[in-house]
Amino acid sequence: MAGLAATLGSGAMTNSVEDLSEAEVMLVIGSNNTETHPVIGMRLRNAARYRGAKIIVVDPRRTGLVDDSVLWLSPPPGYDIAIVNAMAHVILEEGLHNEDYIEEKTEGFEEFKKALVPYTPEYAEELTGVPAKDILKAARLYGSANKAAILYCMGITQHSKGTDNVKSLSNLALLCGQMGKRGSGVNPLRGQNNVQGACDMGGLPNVFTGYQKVGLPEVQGKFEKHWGVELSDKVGLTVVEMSNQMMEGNVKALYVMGENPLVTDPDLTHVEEAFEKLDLLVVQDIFLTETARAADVVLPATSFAEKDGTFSNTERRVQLVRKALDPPGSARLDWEILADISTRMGYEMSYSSGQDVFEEIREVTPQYAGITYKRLGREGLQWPCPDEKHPGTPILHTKGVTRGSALFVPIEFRPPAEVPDAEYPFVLTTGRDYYQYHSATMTGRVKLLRDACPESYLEMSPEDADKLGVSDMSVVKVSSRRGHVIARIKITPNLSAGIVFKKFHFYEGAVNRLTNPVLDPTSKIPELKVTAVRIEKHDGPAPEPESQGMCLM
Ligand SMILES: Nc1nc2c(c(=O)[nH]1)N[C@H]1C(S)=C(S)[C@@H](COP(=O)(O)OP(=O)(O)OC[C@H]3O[C@@H](n4cnc5c(=O)[nH]c(N)nc54)[C@H](O)[C@@H]3O)O[C@H]1N2
Ligand SMILES: Nc1nc2c(c(=O)[nH]1)N[C@H]1C(S)=C(S)[C@@H](COP(=O)(O)OP(=O)(O)OC[C@H]3O[C@@H](n4cnc5c(=O)[nH]c(N)nc54)[C@H](O)[C@@H]3O)O[C@H]1N2
Ligand SMILES: [Mo]
Repeated sequence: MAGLAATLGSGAMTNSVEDLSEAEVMLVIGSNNTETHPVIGMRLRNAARYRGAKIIVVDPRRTGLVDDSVLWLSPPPGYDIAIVNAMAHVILEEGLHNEDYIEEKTEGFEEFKKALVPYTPEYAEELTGVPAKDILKAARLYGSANKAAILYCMGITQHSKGTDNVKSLSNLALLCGQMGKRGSGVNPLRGQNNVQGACDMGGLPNVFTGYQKVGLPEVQGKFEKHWGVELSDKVGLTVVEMSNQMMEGNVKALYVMGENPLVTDPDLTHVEEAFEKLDLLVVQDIFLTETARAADVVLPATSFAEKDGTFSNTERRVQLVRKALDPPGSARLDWEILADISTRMGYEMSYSSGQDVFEEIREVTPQYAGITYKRLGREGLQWPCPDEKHPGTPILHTKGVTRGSALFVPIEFRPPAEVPDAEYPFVLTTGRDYYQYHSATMTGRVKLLRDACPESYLEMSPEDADKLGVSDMSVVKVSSRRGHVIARIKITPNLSAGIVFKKFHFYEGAVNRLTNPVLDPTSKIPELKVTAVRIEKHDGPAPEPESQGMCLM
């Protein structure tokens, strides 16, 4: 379940969920957390309602949290850098920056300052349409708070310049010394229950466990000694790179475990073609997904409720999961399947239990060394936890940041890879719904959730609907440079003219037929949040959600 979010690398929350709600000001940017992280979302709402915390939301859509915010900035998708740089510009101009922190803890301030000169709020308004006075207000709120936290999610990272987006937020926090204390920091909300754990375990192309880099002689040596084999020192491929290489014939076999790329990867038609070129496709999943249906071999695995193990959550907290049910039919534990395949391929793996695997994790992963099943108890422990006496680490970077001195990086605004033009005049952004989870393999089988979110509409503003002459439930054809889908319209006041939104949860009318696979050069995340599209009325029916393989209950 590494998913695309895994390409975020070692990005982890600097702070804990619990201390975040102490912030006086929270900048929530590209995160629809009342739907996607509802426990955190509720804490933010409570902080606003009962403690007077001031929330600033930056999102092209009017998300649920806007109701509890003091300010909502609504730039088009892909324009955050203009806003964040302009906030930094104002903070500097008004002397709201933290000189002591900058002096003691940071590097590169002068260059950063120089790069900010052009980013007046008026210039940012020109680029984004967000009123300069709102940017000024946001800057003053963030800049004058004692404790101010930044929370971001996929609205920031799923861009061809996602890394720059994150760096611009980090600049803003450094400028105000909002790091290394309670209620501050730059906090990415991790997506899946265990995406943090998957990354910690080296479920990334360039690292072993604990972010120990592939290719470093001391790291290679350590793992070769531990496992008693020679290991490749080549960095592997990320998800989108894999389908590109499959297309070229350079990747011939693929083993997919807990992912459903034939729904969730961008430019789906290209991905389907790439999958057809494979000699061997193995899928290990708990359901017969769209990807599993295309496989040569399907290995039925067990769900979270049917096994013991650990998950590491968004605040680096390692927690025990305990088996509650027996697995159905021939389903087996994920680690057992892997160990058996490894043994049959000539390298014997003879773990006796999940706990046995965890003991090896501790041995080779410094951050996990002090964590034992016994210590985890009910609450779990937050890594780094280097030895068995160590209490765990709720907040990172309290003694300055890891590189000793935090670096300001000048970031220039660049528009997204696709901007609207005469042929494709709308900007499509994609995302999630409260009631469905990704490709709906699990949530789609629950009648209650299916009733609450039965299909993926094309959501648009009343202005655009008027202009196109469509109304609620009208059927349209949505086309991008890569393909088209048919969808029903849902009119919503939460979007501005020119911007449309579609959820990616369903295979029927899959929005990823449209999305742009262009990658961020560093994180290799595709630009799932910005696609230029054309919308036309369509005479035929809208696609009905398929019920094949879905056992509704
Ligand atoms: N119910 C539910 N919860 C989930 C999931 C799920 O599928 N269903 N998935 C989980 C996973 S793996 C993840 S990664 C998280 C994702 O959690 P989120 O990132 O919160 O979810 P998204 O809907 O992808 O996008 C968040 C917001 O980004 C906004 N946005 C789009 N483009 C931009 C932009 O350019 N700038 C800004 N500032 N905002 C933009 C969108 O309008 C949207 O409101 O959710 C997790 N939680
Ligand atoms: N257009 C668009 N596309 C997107 C995104 C977007 O915002 N917009 N978001 C992207 C993001 S952030 C993510 S994380 C991805 C998610 O993309 P995927 O990870 O491909 O989506 P899921 O549907 O969560 O697939 C997880 C699979 O794991 C299976 N599974 C569950 N538990 C287990 C288990 O214990 N063992 C095994 N072996 N299998 C299990 C489920 O049945 C399911 O088939 O989608 C990405 N795609
Ligand atoms: Mo994700």
